Amino acid sequence: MHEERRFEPPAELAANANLKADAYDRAAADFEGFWAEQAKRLTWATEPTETLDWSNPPFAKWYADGKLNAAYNCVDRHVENGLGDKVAYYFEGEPGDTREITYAQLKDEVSKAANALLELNVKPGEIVAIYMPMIPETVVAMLACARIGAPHTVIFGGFSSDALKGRILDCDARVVITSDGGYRRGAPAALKPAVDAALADCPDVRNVVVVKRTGQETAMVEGRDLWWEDFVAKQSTEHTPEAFDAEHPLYVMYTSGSTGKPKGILHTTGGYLVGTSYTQWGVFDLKPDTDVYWTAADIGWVTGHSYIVYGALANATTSVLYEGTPDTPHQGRWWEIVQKYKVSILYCAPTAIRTFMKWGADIPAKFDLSSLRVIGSVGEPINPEAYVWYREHIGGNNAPVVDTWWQTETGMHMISPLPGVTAGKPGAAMKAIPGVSVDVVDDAGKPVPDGSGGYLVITKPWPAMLRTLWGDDQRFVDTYWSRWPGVYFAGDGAKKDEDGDLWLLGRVDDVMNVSGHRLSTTEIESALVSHPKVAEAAVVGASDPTTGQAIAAFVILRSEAGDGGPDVVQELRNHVAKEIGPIAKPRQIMVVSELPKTRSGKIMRRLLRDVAENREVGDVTTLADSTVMDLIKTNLEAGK
Ligand code: 6R9
Repeated sequence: MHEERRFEPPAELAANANLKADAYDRAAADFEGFWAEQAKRLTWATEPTETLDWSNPPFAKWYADGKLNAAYNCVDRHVENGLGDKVAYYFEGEPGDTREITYAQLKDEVSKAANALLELNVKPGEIVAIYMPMIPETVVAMLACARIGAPHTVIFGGFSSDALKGRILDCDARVVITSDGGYRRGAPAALKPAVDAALADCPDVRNVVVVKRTGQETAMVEGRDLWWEDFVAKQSTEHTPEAFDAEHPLYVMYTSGSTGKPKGILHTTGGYLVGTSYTQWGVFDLKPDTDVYWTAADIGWVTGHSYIVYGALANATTSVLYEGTPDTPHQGRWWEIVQKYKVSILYCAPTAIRTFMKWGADIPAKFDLSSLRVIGSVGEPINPEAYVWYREHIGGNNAPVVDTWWQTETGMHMISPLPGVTAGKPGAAMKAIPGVSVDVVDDAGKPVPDGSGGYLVITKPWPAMLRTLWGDDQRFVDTYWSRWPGVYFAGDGAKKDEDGDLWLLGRVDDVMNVSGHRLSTTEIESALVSHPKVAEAAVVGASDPTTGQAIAAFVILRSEAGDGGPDVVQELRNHVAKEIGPIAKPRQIMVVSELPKTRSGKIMRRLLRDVAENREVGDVTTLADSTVMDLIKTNLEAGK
């Protein structure tokens, strides 16, 4: 963390930057005034007269007496302002099919889908589940929900039917929007069968709308399932959006918690749109008239919600939407897309950057990437080597790297350099953006001095903050607001360097971050234990040069399973993939006879991580049985 390299903003970018250094002072001098100013980015049916209501912390209300429609703000008003022919999305399908969707077309499509949902009797406040690949209809479906005041919950297409079922039941969704499948690594991958399997246990779901993407053979349930191409296509393009309260729920997104059950993060309308549009404009220095913007992430991740859909559209951005993987059909696919559409702002995860590093700099070198002027990173700490590589080989040694720290819960960027202001420091997320206040505190909640580490906290409310956990206010309070009075506990470790700049150190709880996906150890342990051969399981995130963290699992087999048979490891890996999704498949599974536990029965994952990372095992004095680690090591040696 003694990083000497500094990268000053390019002079021209600095001179014309949307956010300049004075924004920090303005926000600090008049916090509410600053956020009242940002609310003017939106078109309100009723202008808010109040900014923040923090009278009942931690339950915040932002712009509470304002009314607006999110879809109107993302689409209709741009058409009314003469931008109907402007491209909202350049869609690039994995097999190479392309579509350009203008704001006028988007308005028609969203209106039709809204009318379709109304025909299915979807009411304001009723949640609609969306389980889709990365195609324009996913955005249309989300906006159609927003338009009629029905919050959506988008479930990542990589998740299993069990995950889908759990979420549908938790938020009581009655309508599901899905597709026959999507393209993944050169082949159609089905989605609809997972919906059918999930719905076997969700009797309250009355309808499923199915987009035809791959054309693969798809079973349809009579009376329940409807093809988008018939049912949505026949609807009218006329739909008048109704204004909802600023605090009307916009969506619920499920994310892993440190206990097994996923948390349903609730975002509401006004503050979320203000926060995402402000940050997309400021942190990326977005110039909507000239930039082509690409968030290369899944819509099923909060990054997609905030910066492919809501923030991007509220700013009338032209975005790229890419369906597939970075190496289909070749490892230069992303760079071909950047060149083709002259992408000027790119936003992706360090795990992708590290993969590109592994593939070699000669691949991007074959393409013209000179259009790129700001490049962003999100999802996990970006290590200095990856930062420097990204800047040099993708950003042409010119485009500033913005390393954005934020969470599903925060809804918007919170800590980041500003491309026109900050002298970037490889590996550091630097400091809170204007309007946001964070600190690093010790166990007692006291701010640590420069040069020390501790826990990251957010010390003031912010417009895009989660409002609660769906159906569980108490867990919301307990998880985020109970550790120290009055501050939000993010669950991340952080350090202030000698200059007071922030470095993020990863999760302090038992949540792993695999390729930017958050997975809880408990969730995977539960999946392992659900296999008949497994008695006990402990899962840790071991650092991995490519995926950030990789899943290492230790299992104790049931005695009746004997040694489990020759294929037990493969069998268990597949089982986890089936239960949770391929992303959760452990890199390694080690069969052991004991697990290290404290006296209160908590597994000491720290020690297992030492084993998984081939390190000297650390302090074992708090173990109930301190010989266990020796036993595990002997076990593993014997098994080699
Ligand atoms: C947006 C998103 C949130 C967790 C967060 C932290 C990690 C995200 C980061 C970062 C270091 C960054 N994280 N961005 N760590 N530097 N720039 O990723 O949301 O999926 O909810 O994950 O990801 O640990 O707490 P989400």
